[in-house]
Amino acid sequence: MNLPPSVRLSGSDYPVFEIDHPTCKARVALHGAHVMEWCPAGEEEVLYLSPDAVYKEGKAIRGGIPVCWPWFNAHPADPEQPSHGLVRGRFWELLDAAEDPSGVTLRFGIRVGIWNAEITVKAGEELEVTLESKNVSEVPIVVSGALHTYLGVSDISQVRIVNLDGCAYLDTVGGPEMRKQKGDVTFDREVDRIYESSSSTLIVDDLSGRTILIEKSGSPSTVVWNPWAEKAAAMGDMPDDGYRKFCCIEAAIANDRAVVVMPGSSHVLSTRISVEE
Ligand code: TA6
Repeated sequence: MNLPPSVRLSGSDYPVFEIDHPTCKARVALHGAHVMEWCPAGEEEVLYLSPDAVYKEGKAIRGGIPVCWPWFNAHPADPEQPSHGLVRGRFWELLDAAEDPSGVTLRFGIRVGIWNAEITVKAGEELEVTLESKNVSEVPIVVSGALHTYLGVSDISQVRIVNLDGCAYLDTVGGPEMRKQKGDVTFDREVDRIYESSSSTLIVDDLSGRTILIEKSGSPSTVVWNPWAEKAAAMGDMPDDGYRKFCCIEAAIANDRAVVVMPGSSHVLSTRISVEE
């Protein structure tokens, strides 16, 4: 396929689309249809990508935006199935690539058995990632998942997440236990929470003076995750202090919020990320 002038393909065994457009620079791997980096013009990089990430078929890239699908976390019934679904460790197919003055659009597709999905990445002044679950089978399918976005921060202990105040959440550290958010979310230990929220959130990073807006649709759950020191140290693909540099805010469909997609229908989950002035 001919790529538009602002997109270059690097690597042959592990292809990466390198975007250099007047509105942004970005890198998107064919493996996982995975946005690795996105830097709008005149800004610092917005996503966190682990310097120790592993680029190998079957292994999810640590950082950027892993696509967890068609289920989130453990498979609801079969513990033998991989966590976070079937597609973050596989090569997708590039279906379309285009650009216009507002940015570059890449569309990817994948099919694994009855599971069929498309990812559309629009990289410009904003970054929009859309996951369409398409039911091409004869029976209803049940879908959950997440756009597991790693957002870069100056120091995790200095940031706060705004707009989850009052939301119920499942705290999966220790418990699991249902709780209610009081005020902004801040970090001084491991955080792994599934919020019942379909609203936008903001990361306010006072140290860098930057605020990032995370909008979403088709998502009844917002997952907030930081592994903190002990769990980060146990990960082979992240530096020991890597946890200080990111916070995951995930447009998700989690636990009992899984959606039923009827034959011939689809469900669309999307997230849009922008840097606030
Ligand atoms: O989305 C949060 C979470 O499910 C955490 O429980 C944590 O384990 C994380 O995802 C990362 O999972 P991974 O399989 O990429 O190591």
